[in-house]
Amino acid sequence: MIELHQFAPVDGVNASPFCAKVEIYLRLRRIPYRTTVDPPFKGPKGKLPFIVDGTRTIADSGAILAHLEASRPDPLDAGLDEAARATAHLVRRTLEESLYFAMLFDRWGRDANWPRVRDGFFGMIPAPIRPLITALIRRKILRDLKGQGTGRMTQDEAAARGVADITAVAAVLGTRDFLVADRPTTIDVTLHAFTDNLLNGGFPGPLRDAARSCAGLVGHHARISALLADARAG
Ligand SMILES: N[C@@H](CCC(=O)N[C@@H](CS)C(=O)NCC(=O)O)C(=O)O
Repeated sequence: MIELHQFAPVDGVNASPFCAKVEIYLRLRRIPYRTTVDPPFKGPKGKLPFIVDGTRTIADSGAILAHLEASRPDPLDAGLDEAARATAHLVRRTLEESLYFAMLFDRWGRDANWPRVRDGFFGMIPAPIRPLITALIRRKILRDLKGQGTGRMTQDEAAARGVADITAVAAVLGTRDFLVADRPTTIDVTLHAFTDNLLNGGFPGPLRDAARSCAGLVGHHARISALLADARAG
């Protein structure tokens, strides 16, 4: 059985879009798995998620999905043509390499959202030492965000970029049910991981407002959620 190493859920939401992506994939494909809650430093690349599949340990959500697509029958992306794969690639990069950092900065850098991160994500740390530990983690994340670039913006500038990403992905989806095929493929899994966090992550603000205002994205989220519920029931 696959062992998925990730963070604990926060109010029923997998708060890491990268961990959520792997878990959604496993659930949608009905691949048996169990989860282990670990800190990122336990992972081979110092980040979560990673999986253990038999003798193999694989880090990075993209590498994990590629491994599962290649090692299990009926991969989700089978039969996609070059144009569909290219569109999926561009959408994935927009979500993971751009929108992700706007979301991270919104959560960790916006003072109004900080108590939810501190007490929601780190509720397992005993209250007396939680402020100290989480302040250190916050400092590291904000330093990383400065290095990446988003952390050098104002909150409004970063949010505007995130809103533009959300709007662009919604435009690519248009009125279709799924992004690049008439059935869910891996890019729909990735999109759901992000929209679940935007819509249900509990962080009010421009990013959530933008996602809520895109009827196509809300419909897509509901569609994948229904498939996941079916998979769970079946
Ligand atoms: N490219 C990686 C990104 C994983 C990633 O950034 N994980 C974050 C959580 S969302 C993490 O572990 N951060 C801990 C840290 O940076 O110290 C993937 O797709 O898995």
